[in-house]
Amino acid sequence: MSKLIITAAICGAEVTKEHNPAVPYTVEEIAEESRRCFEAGASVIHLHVREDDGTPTQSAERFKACIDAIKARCPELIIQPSTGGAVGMSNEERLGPVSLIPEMATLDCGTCNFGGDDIFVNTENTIIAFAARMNDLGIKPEIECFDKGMIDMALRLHKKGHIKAPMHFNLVMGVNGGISAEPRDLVFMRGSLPQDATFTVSGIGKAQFPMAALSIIMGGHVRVGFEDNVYVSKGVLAKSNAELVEKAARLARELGREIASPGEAREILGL
Ligand code: KMH
Ligand code: ZN
Repeated sequence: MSKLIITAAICGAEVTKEHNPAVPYTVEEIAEESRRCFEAGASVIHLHVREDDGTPTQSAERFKACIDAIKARCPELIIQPSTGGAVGMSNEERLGPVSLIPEMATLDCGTCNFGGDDIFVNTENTIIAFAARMNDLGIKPEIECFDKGMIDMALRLHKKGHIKAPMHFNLVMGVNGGISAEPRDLVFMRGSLPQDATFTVSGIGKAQFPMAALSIIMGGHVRVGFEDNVYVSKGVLAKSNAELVEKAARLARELGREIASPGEAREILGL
């Protein structure tokens, strides 16, 4: 089994300091949080950025400021900007950070409910357009799948030449509107991936660590962080994303899986 890539999704677009005061907003907070996650074992930062007041933004300038500040502290980290942004943003807005030509970026492969009246919209044409932009710029997509149908969409687009192999997936388990986060769900999702694909697993809320443990055992990789979950254990808010990374790394070691450095993660992901 390969070494384990731990991705830290440090702030997302929806979680706020009201959920957990340690959610980073400013450039300094995002850079320091990334450094702490790196020191705890993360090799990839899944990056959303905010204005200082916490408003989500896909501004290339703000991404550049955050990426520069992260790289000044941890030059080797893999930075994976989001092209999902926040619910309701236009496609052009969402593509903001792609102009910086990061090594990776997310490619959301379907539309789903996102709680309340929110819908996260990704039509087939949107996915094709985002994939084309990433292909042109040599950016490796992390294919975000919130449900089984999104894997099927990615496979169809791969057959039509829009997404290149080997594909790397993020199986997001437990979104309110997506697939649930039972072990049988992850077995089903994983069993639907091509043999040569790599995958990471993001369990939402209380599913974060059960899904992480299962992915570690199944040969997948793991994403943790405030974007998906703000608690380190039942009712206990994590003091930093790094606490969540530390817990994932501890689980991996207990289960006999070594942690990948950013260089090793690049090899595994073919970056
Ligand atoms: N904030 C969600 C609406 C991604 O990063 O690509 C979308 C999201 C997915 O977080
Ligand atoms: Zn995200």
